[in-house]
Amino acid sequence: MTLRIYGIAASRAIRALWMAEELGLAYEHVPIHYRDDPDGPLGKNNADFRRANPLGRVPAIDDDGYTLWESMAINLYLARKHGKGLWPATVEGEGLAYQWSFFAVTEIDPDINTWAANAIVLPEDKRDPAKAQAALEKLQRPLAVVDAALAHRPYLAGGAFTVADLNLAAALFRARRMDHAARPNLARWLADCFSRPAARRAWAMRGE
Ligand SMILES: N[C@@H](CCC(=O)N[C@@H](CS)C(=O)NCC(=O)O)C(=O)O
Repeated sequence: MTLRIYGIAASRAIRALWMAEELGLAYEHVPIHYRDDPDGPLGKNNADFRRANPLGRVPAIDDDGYTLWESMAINLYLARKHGKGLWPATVEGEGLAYQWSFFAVTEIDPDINTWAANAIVLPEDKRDPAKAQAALEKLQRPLAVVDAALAHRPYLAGGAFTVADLNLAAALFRARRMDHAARPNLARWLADCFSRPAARRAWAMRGE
């Protein structure tokens, strides 16, 4: 076994787990919990994990001694290294993979996390509906852009599913609980991405 993926599935580590499943890689999953006892065996002070990510955030990987962190970077690396169709065939396609990956972490992650926490994840008495609403409103602009990008092509970098789709769809996992009546292309693409066998296997790891 050469690839180790750190981070519980119920975290952004799901992104790397989904990628490893798509690529059919043999990997070891080390379910570091980012909130439990930091000094426990699988806590974020685990020495092997800290060597892989001194920042102490999941996911991180150790690929036969080569360590990397940041979920999007990990997936771009794995897709580029192992190919199998997930790495775009053209340099323009590669540019789109970078674009949608940066877009996922800058334009989607912060607001979708705020929305999900206050609309779904937190116990009801801890939710702040005003925060959920404000985040949902901010998401309308980037979500409309994704919908328009998918109006004339099935996937973000062209005709086939690539790391661009995996990275953005993984960030939009919670968006499946939103009303997309005004965004049919986005709804179709989300359903398509999450019906992939590798996506199902990955999300089964967190019971979703
Ligand atoms: N931009 C990073 C974010 C990583 C991140 O914030 N991970 C969370 C779990 S989803 C974490 O490890 N939090 C614990 C901490 O911040 O100490 C990525 O995409 O990998």
